[in-house]
Amino acid sequence: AVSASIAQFGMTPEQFKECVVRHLHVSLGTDENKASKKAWWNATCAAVNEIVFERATKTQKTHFQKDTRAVHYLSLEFLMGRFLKNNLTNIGLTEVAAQALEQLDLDFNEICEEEPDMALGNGGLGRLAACFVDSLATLGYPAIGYGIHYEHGLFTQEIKHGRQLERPDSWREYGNPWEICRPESIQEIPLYGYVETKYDENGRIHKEWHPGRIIKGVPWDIPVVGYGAKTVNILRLWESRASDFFNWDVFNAGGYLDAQVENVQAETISKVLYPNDNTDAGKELRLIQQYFFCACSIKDIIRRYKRAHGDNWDNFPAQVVMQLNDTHPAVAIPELMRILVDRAELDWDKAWGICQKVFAYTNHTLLPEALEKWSVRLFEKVLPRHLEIIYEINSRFLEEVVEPAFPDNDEVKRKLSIIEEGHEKMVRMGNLCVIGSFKVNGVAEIHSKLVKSDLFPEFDKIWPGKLTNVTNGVTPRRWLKSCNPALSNLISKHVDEDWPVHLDKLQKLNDLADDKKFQKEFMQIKHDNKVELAKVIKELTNVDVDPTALFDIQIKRLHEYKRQQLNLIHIMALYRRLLQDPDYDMPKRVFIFGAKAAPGYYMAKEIVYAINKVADKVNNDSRIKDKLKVVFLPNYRVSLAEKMIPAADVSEQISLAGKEASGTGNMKLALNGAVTIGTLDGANIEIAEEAGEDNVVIFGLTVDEVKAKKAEGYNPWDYYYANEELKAVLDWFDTDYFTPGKPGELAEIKRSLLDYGDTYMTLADYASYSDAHKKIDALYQDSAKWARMAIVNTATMGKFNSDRSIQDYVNNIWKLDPCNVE
Ligand code: DL6
Repeated sequence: AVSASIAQFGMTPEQFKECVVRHLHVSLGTDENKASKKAWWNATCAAVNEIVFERATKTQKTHFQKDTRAVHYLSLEFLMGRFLKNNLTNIGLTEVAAQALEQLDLDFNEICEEEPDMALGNGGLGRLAACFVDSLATLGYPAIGYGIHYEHGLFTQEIKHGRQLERPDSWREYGNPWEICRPESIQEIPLYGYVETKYDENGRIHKEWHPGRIIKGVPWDIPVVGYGAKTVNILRLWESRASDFFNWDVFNAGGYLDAQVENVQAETISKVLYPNDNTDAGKELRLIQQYFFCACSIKDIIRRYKRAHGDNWDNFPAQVVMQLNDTHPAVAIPELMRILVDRAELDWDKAWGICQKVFAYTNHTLLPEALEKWSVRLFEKVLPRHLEIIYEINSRFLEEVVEPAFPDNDEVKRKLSIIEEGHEKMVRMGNLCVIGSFKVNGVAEIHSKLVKSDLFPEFDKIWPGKLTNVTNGVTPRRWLKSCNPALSNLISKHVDEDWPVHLDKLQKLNDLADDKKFQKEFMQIKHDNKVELAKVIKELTNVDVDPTALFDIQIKRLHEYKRQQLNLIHIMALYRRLLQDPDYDMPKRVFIFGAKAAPGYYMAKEIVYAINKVADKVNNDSRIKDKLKVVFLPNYRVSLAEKMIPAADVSEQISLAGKEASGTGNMKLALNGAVTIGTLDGANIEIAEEAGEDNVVIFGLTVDEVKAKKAEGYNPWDYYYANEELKAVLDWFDTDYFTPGKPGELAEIKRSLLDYGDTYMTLADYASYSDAHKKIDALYQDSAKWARMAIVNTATMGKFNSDRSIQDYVNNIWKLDPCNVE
């Protein structure tokens, strides 16, 4: 079915070329002689959009006519990356477009490089949302993604003298061909103000919120093209603007400049993405962002529902499911209650019954600093009516649900309450999500187990079966077919053509894992990808790396729990071994990092600096004869990941067990034939199960061992004194060896690992990590064995197709039917 539908867009390169040139003339207002590369890119996008927007309109029309149940994916982040190659892949016109551009004397890849990444997310959670919307469209499910149309996405990272500098990201400064503004669907959103209590003639209480401000939400629609392009769903992102009404009021009173200030304040809401990953910002603007996009989205959902169902709310839960991507959209729960109770005048129980059938919540982390809480004071100021509703939800929950389940147990009540008592009262968004949702899922088996046993055990007792698991996945269209065309072509020679939608079919490659010819072809592609990455490395860092060396890659946000510092310490140990014994037996190695640190995260930025300083020293030390290279690639983002992942031999997945909820980079790397060195954490465990223990290298403490060690009193100094090499490496941080003339510039890292207690037990796992790397060295030196491992990794990653994740959500949570779009 997929190839049949791709065939329907059967265009010749000549036709595509004509279309591009036509757009160059009529849409871009230029011609072949003057056009910049950017103009060619824009014209190519316009040509693709002729197909995409047509299909999007058809899809929307079909969903409306068939009155389909749909999932609404509410997410503060969508880390989409670039669209051109992806959309061409999904409509099956990559080759056609490449040939068309060639006929115009243009290089397809160079034109694709013109596209800025749409980086409206921080990391895992935002990229997961992007993979999920791709899979939803591919599987033909009615779905809409809702988020914020940030003017500035995740900051651009520069590295200057080894340190991270942040620059604003202006991804759409000169427009974006993939989006359409929909002024006809603008929403008005209230904020601040006060609540008036009124009584009607029957003595019934009515609450009326008198907002202090109204903000306008302007929707921008971005088509999401499924593979085969039968279904094109929509990602709807809200931009904030000052409400006309308020503007004109001030303006008429003669306050033109004041009106402009209001404009600026209103537009601030969608100005910039908070650059924090796994930390709670706790700022007023962030709460407003959350409410703004939830309120816009719910109004939009209700508007659409009413077109088919009028004011009858009975069918609402049958038509609508809203997935809360983390606690960020939790305020959607009291917002829907407010609309049902205050505006639609449903009684509380009926409204609550609807709410509890509509929301489902995904938890992405157990880190306490990432579990969102808002001060009651702030909540009351920004959303006074919502705070009242939360109190009401809470008191009913404690009385009607907790009391019968845990009679007279104040401790449990304190723990499960949405309101945390203390010197400052807080609203716990996690508890609100669990109470207001019909399902709660973690994102990998072990993580979901820990959500049940450690984070929400009492909730699990109250509502057995509500807490469940959906292991994450990644879209193989972007993360194999499009980013690694050579490997994809090789796969297509041996596996049915539809493997990008039936990734389990890669299993067939297992039969070829020992086939010498296949091994050679597979490893030649890996080598070619490494040659390409070496060029990128040279361009970005001016460091020469040898593509025959082992490429060891760690790409993810910089966070102490992800333990880039463990990788660094081991690199320093290798360097020391080479200095002590120039014949030290190891394959040539290149360690490659890509990571952004949150701008306010001091230790993460120190680690970035330390990696760069160690890299400077190691890369320029002739004594080690290029056996070791270290590079930190600036501005890690989706489009850079697409170049790094196909070139990886080894994938570093080295978080402290119990801390990485799932990981998705681990899946992308293994799918592209990298061997994982990892702890038994998150989805690493399931990757090891799928690939087999012989094809991954596991090290370190298990979750239970971490707990036991913490309980007995973990002391990092024990490891420091017990391991001569570890001690020597840590002591290096006190010297000026890597920072000439500036002794101790890197000392904070040593302090964090010893004086501040080594929260993420880096030292406890060091010896085991070092042994694991020795194992990798030995395996890599046996090229047939290594090729076998790499092939088996690609062959066995079928489970981690995000289509499988989506199908799990559909079967266990959303209960959707696919909708055929003719
Ligand atoms: O579920 C997606 C992804 C997981 O794979 C990672 O393990 C987890 O750390 C990540 N969490 C976040 C939280 N951030 N914010 N903002 O991205 O979710």
